[in-house]
Amino acid sequence: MGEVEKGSTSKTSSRQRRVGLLYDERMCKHSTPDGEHHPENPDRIRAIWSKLQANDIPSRCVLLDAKKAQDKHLLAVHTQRHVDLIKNISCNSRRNRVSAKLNSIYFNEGSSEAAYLAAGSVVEVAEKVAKGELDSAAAIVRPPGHHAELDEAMGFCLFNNVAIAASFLLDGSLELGIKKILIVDWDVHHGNGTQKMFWTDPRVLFFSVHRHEFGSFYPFSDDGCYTKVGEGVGAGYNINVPWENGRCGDADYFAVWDHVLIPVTKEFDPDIIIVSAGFDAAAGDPLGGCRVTPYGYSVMLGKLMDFSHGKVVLAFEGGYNLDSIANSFLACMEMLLERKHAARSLEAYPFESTWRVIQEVRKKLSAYWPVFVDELPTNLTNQKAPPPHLLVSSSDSEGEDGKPSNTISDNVEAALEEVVGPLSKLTVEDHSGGSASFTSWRPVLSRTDIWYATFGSNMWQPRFRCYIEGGQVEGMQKACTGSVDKNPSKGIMWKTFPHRLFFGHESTDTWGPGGVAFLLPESSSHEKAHMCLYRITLEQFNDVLLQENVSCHDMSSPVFDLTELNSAVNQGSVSLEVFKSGWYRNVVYMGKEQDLPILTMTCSLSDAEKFRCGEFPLRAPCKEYANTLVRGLVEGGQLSEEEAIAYIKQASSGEPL
Ligand code: X5A
Ligand code: ZN
Repeated sequence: MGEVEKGSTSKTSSRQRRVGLLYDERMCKHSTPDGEHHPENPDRIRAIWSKLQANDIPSRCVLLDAKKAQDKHLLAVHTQRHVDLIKNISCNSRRNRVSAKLNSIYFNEGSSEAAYLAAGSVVEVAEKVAKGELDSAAAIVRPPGHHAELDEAMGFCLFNNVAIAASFLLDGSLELGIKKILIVDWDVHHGNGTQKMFWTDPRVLFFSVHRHEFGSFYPFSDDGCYTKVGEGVGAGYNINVPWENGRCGDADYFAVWDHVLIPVTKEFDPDIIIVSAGFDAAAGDPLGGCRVTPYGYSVMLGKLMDFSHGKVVLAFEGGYNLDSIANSFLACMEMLLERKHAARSLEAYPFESTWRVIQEVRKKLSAYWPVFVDELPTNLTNQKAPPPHLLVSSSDSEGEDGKPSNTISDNVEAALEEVVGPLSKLTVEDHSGGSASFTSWRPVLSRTDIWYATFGSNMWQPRFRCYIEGGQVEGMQKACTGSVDKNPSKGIMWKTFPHRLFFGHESTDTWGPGGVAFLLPESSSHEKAHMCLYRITLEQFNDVLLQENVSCHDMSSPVFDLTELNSAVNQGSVSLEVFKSGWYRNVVYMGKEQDLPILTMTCSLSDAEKFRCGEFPLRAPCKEYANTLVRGLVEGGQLSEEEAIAYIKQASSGEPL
């Protein structure tokens, strides 16, 4: 077992850890030939370096010089042809034609030098850690490496920096005492190149966790499937954890660490760990679509530092949001230096699909790793599926929406504090030690109340109650089974908002021919929309969103969770991608009431624009629909019947928006 015993941690922390850090501006010379913007650009490593400088990290590290890789080291994992191509590409006048034939690759006059420096630098830091001159180290390198294959550059990668370093440690002429290497690839993309290079090699345990979506995420192949376990004597030494969906975050990664990576690392007992440390699974990354926080990265790294006597090497790979990569890298440096976690962020919960994937991985690998033979306890994985009634159909309803821009700029800080405050108490798991316990999203979201603001037929309270409690009132074509949590709303109030109510679309399932109600997302002072607000939980709001938008969605994960709530509060609105064509897919933040966020839902900004310019015609509601709206306003005590009729008529008038 390579696990450091409890207690020895404090012994090692009594002396300053020697942490290597490598950065060299020459790796910025690789950039697009025409100056065109590209996500993999020189500012990535500059942003990391400035962030570390601003936080006094370099002064606490052993700074290392970048080195160019030696051809013999490159040739251990690449063909002569590929090494020659990259070596000569920067003086090849036809390099644009070469790159055009490759998958996601550009070259310029600085590419060869940067590629040699990136590979050589990872070798350099890995060697120093292997020798024990350093406890651990990080290399801020580019271009990245993990997609580069034996004979091919791809996915922004020229040489496979990590594979070159690993093979150097095992087979380089020096006797470094490294016999087993764990490569942890937490870049959001599958490390296809690295996987192939050690496919039959039992000395290298390659572990990659990545968005996969059954092969529809880059690099678009089934190489990243969990069934790919290696071959020959290397069988069992290749472990893929393929996400089925985006939006994975700390909780999903922690679950995989606790139930796949860490148990197998204990068994494998590596002599050193090299992390293909891409930060494109970080929250905010434009390519990754996941949500790992700096805290998440620091926890994942910290757990690895319990092995290999703390010999851990970080090699930068992908990561395309400058702030996210800088903050994530900083969190990792604090962990290497002081074993300190970054500030703990919002707690979340793993997706149900995460448990499914973990179980599949363990089952597949149990032939090779006895620790996987035991099934995970069902209390961990056995979340009840949502009741089938939630697979309700309707894209009929009417909705609500609006967003006074004045209330947003107002006091975002305070609003966030209120929204986030209670959430930070939603500790789902303790990751300082023990293993993760599973908590579904429902109990988590049931602890946050919001005001759901309605402007359509949901203003009529009996009709809205059907969405929560179940049942069928007149005007509804089929019965609602209600939300999972059938508790009544905890409060009802009416408010007016400076938004325009209008009716659009040809017809609905529920009401037949005629338009359905929307609000223009922008506020305008001369407009006035009457809205009925219901205080419900965020869990119930998810069920209502579903009923208003889709015919079929399994709800194994929420459509609008704490992250979306924060975005809505921050940005004013959030368009829910899961509802590809839902009419009410745009959740709009309308300010606060009694310190709780007010949310409504309306059409997307692009649909609103189409209604505005006439590309989508406005349509008056049918009589039954209009009557239900009037009834809501009258029974709610907001308007007299005459006033209500005039209000709906005005909104139906079809005057140009
Ligand atoms: C290293 C890395 C991503 C390539 C995406 C190409 N590559 N569309 O993150
Ligand atoms: Zn990546």
